[in-house]
Amino acid sequence: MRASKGYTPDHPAETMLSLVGQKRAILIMCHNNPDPDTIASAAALKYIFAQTPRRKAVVGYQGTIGRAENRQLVKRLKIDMVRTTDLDFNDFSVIALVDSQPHTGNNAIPRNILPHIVIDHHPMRRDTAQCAFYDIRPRYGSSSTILTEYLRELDLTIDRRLATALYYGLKTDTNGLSRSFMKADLDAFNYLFPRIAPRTLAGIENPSVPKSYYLKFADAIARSVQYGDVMISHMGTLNNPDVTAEMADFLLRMENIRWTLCMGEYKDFLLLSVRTSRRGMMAGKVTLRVVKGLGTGGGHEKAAGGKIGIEGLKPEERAQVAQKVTDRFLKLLGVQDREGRPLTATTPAGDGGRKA
Ligand SMILES: [Mn+2]
Repeated sequence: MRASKGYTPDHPAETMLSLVGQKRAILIMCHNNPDPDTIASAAALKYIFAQTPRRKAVVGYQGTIGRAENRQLVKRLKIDMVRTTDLDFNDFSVIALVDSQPHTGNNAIPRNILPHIVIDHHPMRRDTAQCAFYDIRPRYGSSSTILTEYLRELDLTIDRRLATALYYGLKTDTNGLSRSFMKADLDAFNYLFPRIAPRTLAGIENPSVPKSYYLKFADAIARSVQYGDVMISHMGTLNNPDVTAEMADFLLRMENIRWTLCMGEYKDFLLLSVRTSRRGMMAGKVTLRVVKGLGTGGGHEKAAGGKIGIEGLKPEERAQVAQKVTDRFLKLLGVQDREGRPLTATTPAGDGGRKA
């Protein structure tokens, strides 16, 4: 076993269940500002634990369920989620963490508590090896894929709600199979698809959004600056922590753009989302180096995120932090000498592939 490569035990679902034994009070933690993959994985794990009578499993999260799609997911599929502010970690005999790992800055488990169970598809972190059970598969496109395998290993029926949640978690984490995925993800996709509730899924994927959603997009486009094949947008103050990820995906579809960085201030943090269409586990590594000494971050081959605490900083100091992030990002990608060109500039179009 090499730590950075991840690790999967034999018969993982059985192994996990034998570790839990007859323990009854289980907390399943999502990552902060939960996305569909962490929500669906937690719901699947809860369903697995619920097979034992009189056992109580609770799904916990911290932050905001921001995107309209994610709120629909929780509502339409009736997934019960509890804010960590309403929970006492000491009330639980087992703590499980899904789609995140200990000490990543991306979940609400206190630093002095190590979860017993960790199931994730981000690169393996050193502290994860201290946990009683861990199943880390960095090459997988989603944690929902891992949980689908657990359900199949245990031969449990997946009802329409859970199938729809897992399908949506897998679909969004792989950006509709346009980001990193492997055969296991395709297998899960094919297994889940005939079991989903199509109309419910359509309702989740096409929610009504307020006018402010479009205005934020317009503003983010107006603030976007292109440096060669890199597009950066500082979106200012955010009222939803997920919008940087959404914008980073949106801008990455532009011709000649290979990297995007979107950031914005949400509460006491500068949030970052990084995307690339290039292969080779780079987005996570680049993001780690961008936030080094400033905050926390990490991620996958093609998608990553980070956050930097900016509490108490004056506006000009916040601007300096954002500038530092921008400078580091451009330098890491070797385009620091490119002159920034606003996306909305109307003079003859620059070409990402050639010298400006
Ligand atoms: Mn995930």
